[in-house]
Amino acid sequence: AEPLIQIEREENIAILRLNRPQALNAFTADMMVQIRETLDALGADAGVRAILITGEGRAFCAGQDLSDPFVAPPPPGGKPKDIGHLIDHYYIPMALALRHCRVPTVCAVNGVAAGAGMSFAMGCDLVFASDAAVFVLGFNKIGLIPDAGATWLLPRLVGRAKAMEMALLGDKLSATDAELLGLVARTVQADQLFSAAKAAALRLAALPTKALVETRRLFDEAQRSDFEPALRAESRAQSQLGFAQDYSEGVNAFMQKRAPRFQDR
Ligand code: T3D
Repeated sequence: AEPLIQIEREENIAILRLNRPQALNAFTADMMVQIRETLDALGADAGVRAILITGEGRAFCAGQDLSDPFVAPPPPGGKPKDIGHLIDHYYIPMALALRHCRVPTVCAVNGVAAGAGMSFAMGCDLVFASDAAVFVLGFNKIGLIPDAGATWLLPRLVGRAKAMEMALLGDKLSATDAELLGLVARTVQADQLFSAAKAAALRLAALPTKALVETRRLFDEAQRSDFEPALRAESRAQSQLGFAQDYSEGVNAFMQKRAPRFQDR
């Protein structure tokens, strides 16, 4: 059988490809376990300094595989499935592995991103979308709430009005509109998406990993704090980073007019 995800290594980045193109890369439970384990393993691998995530085929990810026996509705009179179990044991660990990944993540949204597939894309650090990509939550059509982090991520990215429109009416959003709303960092012509996202991942790989990951953590933490606690959190992080090797290396390289070689993790 084809692997559910594919991993390639190129220089010091890893490329994680969702690989169920016949089902628009919809998530199965096994696939989510593999994604989580892979993100953890790549994050712990000193040779990997950024991860590029994309989808094989015409879609990025259609969200939960609705034909998976795990979630498929029971026959008449059968016992309903506990979706909470699926979320607790598969979606949440995967979303946390992504958000807490020890290296920066870049998402190349190559086609439709639906349901939890959209949540997964939004959870990445840098999101580039093909101009042919489409974003749709879709949960409203199957009687569920947006999950896999969407209730937290979407209003923060696009504001409440647009988040409510997308969640309640469930219309498809074009990549161009997604960029205007701030849902993605940049829209790229379809045939240039992969090379643009890869170039960004390689740039991140050359930067001080620890500071980049701390930036993500502080941005998230600041969402739920006041101004002064955010200032203090910056100070604590900066103090730690100031003792780290990458800071000396960055400053020395600047003064010596040479390229820095960052190593901290
Ligand atoms: O229990 C739970 O569900 C809890 C978990 C929640 C997390 C979630 O993600 S819930 C949301 C699940 N996702 C959706 O509701 C999206 C369903 N898919 C669509 O709305 C559309 O397929 C798309 C908008 C994504 C793409 O539309 P389009 O017209 O480009 O493609 P299509 O023709 O609809 O789909 C192509 C094939 O992929 C088709 O199979 P076929 O007919 O060629 O054999 C279709 O059934 C299959 N496919 C698409 N999405 C899914 C899927 N198969 C299984 N699961 C899917 N989510």
